[in-house]
Amino acid sequence: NAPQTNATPGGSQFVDSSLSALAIILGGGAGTRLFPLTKLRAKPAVPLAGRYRLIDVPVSNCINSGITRVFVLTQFNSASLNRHISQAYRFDRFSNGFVSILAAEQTPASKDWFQGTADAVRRVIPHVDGYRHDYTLILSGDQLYSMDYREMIRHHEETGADVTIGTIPVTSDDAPAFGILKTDADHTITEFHEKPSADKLDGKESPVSQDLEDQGRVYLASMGIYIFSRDVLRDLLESNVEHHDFGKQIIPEAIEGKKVVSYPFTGYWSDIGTIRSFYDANLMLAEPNPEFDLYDPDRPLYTNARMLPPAKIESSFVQQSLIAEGSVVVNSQVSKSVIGIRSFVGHNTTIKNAIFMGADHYPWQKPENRGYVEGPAKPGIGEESYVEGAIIDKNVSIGKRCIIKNRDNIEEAEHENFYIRDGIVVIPKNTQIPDDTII
Ligand code: ADQ
Ligand code: ADP
Repeated sequence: NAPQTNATPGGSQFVDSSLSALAIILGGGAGTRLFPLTKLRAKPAVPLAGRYRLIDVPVSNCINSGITRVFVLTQFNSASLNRHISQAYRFDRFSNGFVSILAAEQTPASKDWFQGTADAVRRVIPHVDGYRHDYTLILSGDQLYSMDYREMIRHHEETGADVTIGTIPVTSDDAPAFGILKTDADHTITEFHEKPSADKLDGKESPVSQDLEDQGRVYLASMGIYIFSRDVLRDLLESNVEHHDFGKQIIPEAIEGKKVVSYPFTGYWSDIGTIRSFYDANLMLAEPNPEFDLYDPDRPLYTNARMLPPAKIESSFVQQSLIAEGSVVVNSQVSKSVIGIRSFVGHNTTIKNAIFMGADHYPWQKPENRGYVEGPAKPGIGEESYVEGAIIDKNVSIGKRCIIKNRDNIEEAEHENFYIRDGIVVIPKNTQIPDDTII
């Protein structure tokens, strides 16, 4: 069963990935780690950097790598994810490209949700199998990075791998959050431990450069990015039907009988599946020289192109911030923040180290809705309010003279109209925060 490959023999620089590979993006289970951003939407639809959504990262990496057949697996199908995918990713009819959402569905054989990552893939194989491919690329939906998967496919072919895992060096502090592995000199993985506890780490694991050693990044972590040769994936999933998770079961089992190889990745990579990491990654993007480059013309981040006017800033002080299109900032101070599409930031307001996701519509066009009157602006932020260290979801109205800054330094809390997660105040979509609220 030799794979029919479109790759140029001898490993030329570019592999023709358009027919040889297709991608399955694991869009998210219950979405608890990003709650309440996932309260009203599937995780892949969570807004990122003011105008994108999480799913745009892996989908753009696929398109930029010539992989245009993409399935997004999600436990929870939401209107915003459907609308986003169907508007953003329309391929022309002469290409065979598509981005297709597969939500957990009941079938005569199964009435359950996806039981885990491998179960999710196992249950969609019937939808995927009809498409020609040699390799199945399995990706996570909650990571920020830019990767040319063709390089990874080439590595898979050159090493004669059955399974290839993208890997990155991490420190001993970070290691317990990841699958940690050891390789031999040819990149073949000899050991894999899913999320080992700190006391199970046994010092330096893999030979690394002096530079990485100086940074303490001596453990090799799985990025949760996998290439499976088509038949190998089917074999592994069919012969272990009780096993539902890649990291916990399928990968350790694959190492027993198959050739599983590490693909060392050297670029920027961050898991953005928790409130803290999501917050940090968004604010990082507003830095002068961020490690993830939104301005790279060769590897653009695609999204739904909206016909919105430019951002308008009136008499304001703006420092190190991203202000998305359709926004209006009037007589305010914005620093180290991300202001999403169609935001209205009213008079004498201060926003610091915060993410404003913006709005789905423009009711603040009417002056009476903008916070000149008592009651919250609709949506947007009213006069003389102060916001620091917060994530404000879409369509939120913040009234006049509010102070949102986690005044009592609380780590975790749940209230009627806000949450605190990892010390960050999160205000859910469509919430109204009345005048003079202090958080
Ligand atoms: P985690 O990210 O903790 O570790 P997991 O929770 O299995 O692994 O999630 C992987 C991806 O699949 C995430 O994008 C998640 O949202 C999605 N997902 C989870 N359950 C799903 C379901 N039922 N249906 C659809 N999608 C689902 C994994 C590996 C580690 C590796 C890290 C790197 O197991 O070995 O180190 O990724 O981040
Ligand atoms: P975006 O990608 O622009 O955030 P979404 O698909 O999430 O788009 O939602 C924006 C859409 O929401 C708008 O195109 C608009 O049709 C719709 N919408 C939601 N609420 C309203 C409202 N109150 N008035 C008008 N349009 C609304």
